[in-house]
Amino acid sequence: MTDQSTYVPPKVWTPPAASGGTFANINRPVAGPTHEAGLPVGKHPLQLYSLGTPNGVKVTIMLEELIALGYVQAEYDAWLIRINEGAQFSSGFVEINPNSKIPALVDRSGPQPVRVFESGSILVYLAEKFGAFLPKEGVARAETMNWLFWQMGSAPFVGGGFGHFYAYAPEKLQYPIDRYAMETKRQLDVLDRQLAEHPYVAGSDYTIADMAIWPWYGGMVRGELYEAGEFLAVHEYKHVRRWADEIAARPAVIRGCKVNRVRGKPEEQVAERHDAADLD
Ligand SMILES: N[C@@H](CCC(=O)N[C@@H](CS)C(=O)NCC(=O)O)C(=O)O
Repeated sequence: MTDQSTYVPPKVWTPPAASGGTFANINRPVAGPTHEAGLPVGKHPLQLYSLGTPNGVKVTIMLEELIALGYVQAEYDAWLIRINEGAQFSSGFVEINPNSKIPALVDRSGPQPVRVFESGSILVYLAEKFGAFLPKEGVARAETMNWLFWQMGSAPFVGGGFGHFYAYAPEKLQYPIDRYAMETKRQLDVLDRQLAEHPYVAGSDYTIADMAIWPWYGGMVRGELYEAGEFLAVHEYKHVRRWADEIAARPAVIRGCKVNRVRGKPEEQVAERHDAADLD
């Protein structure tokens, strides 16, 4: 250990005036809206409110895959929610996701709007609505759900743990970086062993489990997250890399990754999507 903490927790925690670090300005210890503002509604039955982060692109990949399969009812409006400006705390957004996190979806195709939040819940909702990318029964369905929930439970150790302390925290602290690098590498090894034996994460077919896992773990092995490829020696996970590269080449994945993206190369950014042509 190279860092020695001198922090002694008080009896009762109070929020710091400024904790520093990326995203510190949007952290609050309470839920609920900070301001009144409604959400825009476009012409399609599916309205997505999101941002092109790993959690956000899970859903745009799924929608673009559905459209590529010919499901015209999966056409959608994707509105940009700038989380660094606090748009997730508007009254309109909190109504559709009380947890104030992107992505959130509203399905307006029925008699009353259905709100869907949590990316895993959105993937299952869409898979069941259109009957695609989620096997209907048996081992294949159980495996898809196993790996989907594995992602939902595991990725916070990568994003909120490793990524936060390695890339975003105001100072580099060895203890949390060691702890979360250990866990991130363990998770990559879990995936590598699975993908050594199967073409896709849940078995022989491409499913919502791949769509959920790829933006995080595919991004890690392709060196796109936190610039941590060398640090984590991601070249060790060659089966994850094989799978990640195959998925990255899918046309619907390429399209989905552009939606609500506001960083990177200008030609890969489509801040809002209201028509298929917006991505052409
Ligand atoms: N478990 C959630 C996580 C969503 C999440 O953490 N979203 C982040 C962006 S990737 C967010 O909206 N952060 C805003 C905030 O923390 O205020 C999901 O999978 O939908």
